[in-house]
Amino acid sequence: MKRFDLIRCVLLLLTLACTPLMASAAPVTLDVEGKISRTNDPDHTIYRISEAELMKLPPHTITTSTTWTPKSAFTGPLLADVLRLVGAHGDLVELRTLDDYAYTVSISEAERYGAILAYSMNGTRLKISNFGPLFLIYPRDAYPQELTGSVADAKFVWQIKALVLK
Ligand SMILES: Nc1nc2c(c(=O)[nH]1)N[C@H]1C(S)=C(S)[C@@H](COP(=O)(O)O)O[C@H]1N2
Ligand SMILES: [Mo]
Repeated sequence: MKRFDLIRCVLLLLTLACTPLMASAAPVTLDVEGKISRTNDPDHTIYRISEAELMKLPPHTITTSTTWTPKSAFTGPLLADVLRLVGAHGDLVELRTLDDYAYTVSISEAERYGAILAYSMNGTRLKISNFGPLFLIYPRDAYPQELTGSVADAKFVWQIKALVLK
């Protein structure tokens, strides 16, 4: 076999091996750093919330439309409960995403709306290709005036991988 063919063959096998992973629900791990009082890494800088820990928090459901999705039931823990888990003591939280978007929201505002870190929509886990693994959802339909438009849209952050308390 020519060297070129061999490389092509290896690439094809790699693609096939990875496809089921990409198609399945994204495993959820959420790294939290900044102004937190609990850490679980050797350097004591980050608390990595495992999927099991996230699933142990009380699930809350917000039924709402968003700019990108028709009226749906989103389920996940309250952002407030996630922040309590890591002993957060900042006023702001920066949300970092797999597509390298970063947006900072007010914690008191998110808590006032009961915002959730949704891991499922209509009972199905969010895939990375579908706003997963975590999508910050506010009850937009209940507060259409305040939560519609481009300023509000920026707060609906998807593909969340990390939080930074400020
Ligand atoms: N993961 C992720 N979430 C995001 C963004 C992004 O680039 N990545 N953009 C935000 C901003 S600034 C707005 S206005 C809307 C943009 O949505 P659109 O790309 O559909 O216009 O989503 C918000 N959530
Ligand atoms: Mo935006």
